[in-house]
Amino acid sequence: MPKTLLSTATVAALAVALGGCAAAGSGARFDERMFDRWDLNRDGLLDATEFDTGWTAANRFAVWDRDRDGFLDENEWNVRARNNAAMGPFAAWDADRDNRLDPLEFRTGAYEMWDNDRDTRITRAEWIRAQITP
Ligand SMILES: [Ca+2]
Ligand SMILES: [Ca+2]
Ligand SMILES: [Ca+2]
Ligand SMILES: [Ca+2]
Repeated sequence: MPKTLLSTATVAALAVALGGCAAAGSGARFDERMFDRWDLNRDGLLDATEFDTGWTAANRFAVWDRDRDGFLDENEWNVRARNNAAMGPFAAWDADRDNRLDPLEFRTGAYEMWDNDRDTRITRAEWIRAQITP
């Protein structure tokens, strides 16, 4: 089998393993471009500093915080996360148990959730796994 076909088959198998062909379509390619932008030193890993930089630039907290009070309550969380198994339960992110997420809890929760093997670095495979919405 030619090399190109082999790699295509490998990618397709990976997509199936990660949760289905439909979810791994154009959205997955977009997400990988974002990984490349966040990976400032191009070593194929996102360390905590790179993640912080990318996360801050993406400004996700502001998008999620619909009433702009500086916190995410469970309703705001559910709007975005309820149908996304990769996000896990609200309570798992609320480190100080005050029933709201501040920006640091939101950032730390994402980093820990996406760093599947807890080695404090996010690989491309971990990134893809976290980005795919079931
Ligand atoms: Ca890096
Ligand atoms: Ca809010
Ligand atoms: Ca909290
Ligand atoms: Ca990792």
